[in-house]
Order: sequence, then C-alpha cells, then structure tokens
Amino acid sequence: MTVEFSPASESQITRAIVGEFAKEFENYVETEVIIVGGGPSGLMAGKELASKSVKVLIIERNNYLGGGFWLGGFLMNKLTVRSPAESILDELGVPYKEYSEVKGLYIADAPQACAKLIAATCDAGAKILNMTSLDDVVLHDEKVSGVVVNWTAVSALPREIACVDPVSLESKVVIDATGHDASAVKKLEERGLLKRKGQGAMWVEKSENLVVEHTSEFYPGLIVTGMAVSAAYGLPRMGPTFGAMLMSGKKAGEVAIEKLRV
Ligand code: 48F
Repeated sequence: MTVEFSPASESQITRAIVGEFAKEFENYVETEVIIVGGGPSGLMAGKELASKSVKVLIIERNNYLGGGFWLGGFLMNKLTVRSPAESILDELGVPYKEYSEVKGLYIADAPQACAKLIAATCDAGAKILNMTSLDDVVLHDEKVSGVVVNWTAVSALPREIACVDPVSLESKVVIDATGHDASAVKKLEERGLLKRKGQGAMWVEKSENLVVEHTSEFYPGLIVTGMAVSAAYGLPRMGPTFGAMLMSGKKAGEVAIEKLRV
C-alpha cells in the first residue's frame, strides 16, 4: 500500500501545536471549575460538569490520564464495582459481568473502562492540562479561587537546577481529585487553615458509602472527591473497588454546579 500524506513543513507543524495550545491555555486561564487530578473521580467530575456546559479544566501531573483506574488492584487489570455503580458503567458503555459468587459485585476490564471514561470526559468538552502539577492554591478572602501550577518536569527538578516560577489559573470552584495525597487540601493544612484527618484502616463496606456521602465542599471554594475525601475526613480506605470513585466524582460535579448557581 502506498500513501501520500498532504504536504506540511516542519515549521508549520510546530506553529500548529504552539498556536492551538496557546489559544486554549489563554482561554482557560480563567474558568468556572478546575479539577486537580485526572483519576476516576476527577474524570467523572469533569464529565458531569462538561456535559452540563460548565467550563472545566482538568490538571494532571502525568502525561496519561486515568490514575489508578488502569488496574483493578495488585497489578491485575480486572476492576470491580458494587451496585448501584454499574449504572455508571452503563452510562459509559463499559461491558461488565456480575461476579458469579456475589450478587451486586460487577467486574470489567480496567483498560477498556479507563479508556471509555477518558473518552467520555473529553467528548463531553472537559479540557485537559497534562504534565502539569499543582504547586499551590490561590486564596482570596479565605476562599480557594484557583490554583498555582508548574510543568511537572520543572517541579520534579531540584530548585537549584530549575528555578522557574509557576503560573496561576483562576476559577470559581476547585475540586481536589488527587487521590490519597489530597494535595490541594494539604496546601491549606500547611498554612494551619484546616486539619486533614488522614486515612483510616481498610473497611470496604463502610468506606464506599461514606466517601460518596462526604463528597462536599471541604473548605470555601474547595470540593473534595474520590480518595481525597477519605484523606480529608479520616474515612476507612476501600482498596481495589471503584464504584465510590465514580459516584463521588459525579456528586462532586453536582455540588460544583450548585456552588456556581449561588
Ligand atoms: O489516585 P487516583 O486514581 O485518585 P481517585 O480518583 O481514585 C482512587 C483509586 O484510583 C484507588 C482507590 C479506590 O479505588 O484507592 O486508588 O481518588 O488519581 C489521582 C490523580 O491525581 C493526580 C495523579 O497523577 C492521578 O492521576 N495527581 C496527584 N497529585 C497531583 C496530581 C498534583 N499535585 N498535581 C496534579 N495531579
């Protein structure tokens, strides 16, 4: 097979990348919602918000999205959700089956579920800034009003080598979806503005319900979702099951929409 690609020079390709990135970046320097962390809870929150026409940006420190959702647990790529979270797998078009020995426990292929969630979030219109790490939060009159970010490559280097100031992005609401780290919450704790309770020991049956229940505004302007909820409120950990991550993300989107309406 022979293929003739349409002509474009090296400089035109570079200009296309720089121009499009700069245009989108400038547009999202000010936005309605910023989600820090592109794991299952952050992606789900982004999908919920973008599908309701909210202007939303997801900041992710890795080049890939998905967080812990690519694997089910212990390097094994079958993921589990418990009822009623299979409704979200239906929403995403993820095939699954009920585990033969436990009613209401469902299994899906993690790579397929993760790819579908990422696609659904992007298709809904959420914009992504990957290879970007949270450096700090913007705080105006005791309300979180945005984030301070740097390229992950810069943040990863010692300051003596890469003394590069970060930049700030403003938003009406910030969602901390950084998983066990609860990185945005941690920035407020470092200033003595609140105290994270830290994660409790494993108790899956209690934990999933509690994570969804506690998904809320943890500090003015800052909503927590996913495992950041556990770390913030001191809930038990849940291990390798993902229903609460998906449902917490959806709820975080709904809480943000309520905040935007006020
Ligand atoms: O860890 P992660 O998947 O968090 P989640 O959405 O889901 C937790 C589950 O994967 C699993 C579990 C329950 O089933 O225990 O662990 O709560 O995704 C968090 C994302 O945030 C990014 C990180 O790379 C990952 O993709 N992240 C973390 N810290 C930062 C960050 C940061 N400082 N800046 C930018 N992104």
